[in-house]
Amino acid sequence: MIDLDFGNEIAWCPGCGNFPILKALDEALEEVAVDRRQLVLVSGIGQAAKLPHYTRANVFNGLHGRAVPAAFGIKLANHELEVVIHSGDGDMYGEGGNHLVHAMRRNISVKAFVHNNQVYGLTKGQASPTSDLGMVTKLQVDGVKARPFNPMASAVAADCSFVARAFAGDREHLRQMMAAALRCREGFALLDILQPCVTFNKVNTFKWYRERVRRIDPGHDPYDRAAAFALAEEWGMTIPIGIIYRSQRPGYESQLPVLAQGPLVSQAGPPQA
Ligand SMILES: Cc1ncc(C[n+]2csc(CCOP(=O)(O)OP(=O)(O)O)c2C)c(N)n1
Ligand code: SF4
Repeated sequence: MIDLDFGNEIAWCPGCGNFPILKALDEALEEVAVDRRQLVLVSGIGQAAKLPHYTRANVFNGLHGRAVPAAFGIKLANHELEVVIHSGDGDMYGEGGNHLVHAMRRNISVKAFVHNNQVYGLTKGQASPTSDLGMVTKLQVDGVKARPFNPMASAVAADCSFVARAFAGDREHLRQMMAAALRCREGFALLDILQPCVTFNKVNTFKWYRERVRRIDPGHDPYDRAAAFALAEEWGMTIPIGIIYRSQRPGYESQLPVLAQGPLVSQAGPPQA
């Protein structure tokens, strides 16, 4: 058993979808036997981005939208570390969207677990890049006019190594998806986690998701790109959860000859003048 209560007061609302995500992460880390001394949790700003404060690991909590470049820097400095991002849909798909696109394109061997509550929770419920069309908020009083960003289709298009979706209300499945991502040794792993915000999103509730999510048919071949695109496009009365896509592309850092001699942190630097 992992001790989750080590003194930090948890600042999430009672019933928030972040709680089962935190629990599932601890279970998945235990299942895959990740050495926490070798684990770095990286986040930006937001409610989801507070998660690293509530568990035992090395932590880098950076600026809003800047989790990906920080994670990339950590991985390049010491590619023997397990680097896992935990941040929200606003942080990762909005503010940090440009960084995400290039991390997927480069296929950096970092995991990104995105808590997707379809709003900006910390700043009180404005629409985020994944808010559905027509969603009314205190800021978008006439409803959202922009088509939502589709993280799964974008990740398939970028041919990154691991693309999956899970739901905070199905913790057993979420743990399985986290464990599968953690076992992915090469390349970028994007796990989009549907995470109800019980305070500011009264539309996409636990009930709303439960009525729609369905586990992907075990017969789905994640290496079939066309089939993966079709699943990634599904969002409506059914929302598929599970592994949508996998590729066997090498991770970015495995192509850097300098890293073949060992992690940069343990290599001697250039001679001093
Ligand atoms: C450069 C910058 N712009 C805006 C903000 C304000 N801000 C803080 S958190 C946040 C949104 C967080 O939303 P999300 O990533 O979806 O996380 P959640 O709180 O929903 O978990 C915003 C806009 C900021 N801190 N820095
Ligand atoms: S505002 Fe929403 S996302 Fe933030 S802690 Fe409360 S329920 Fe969770």
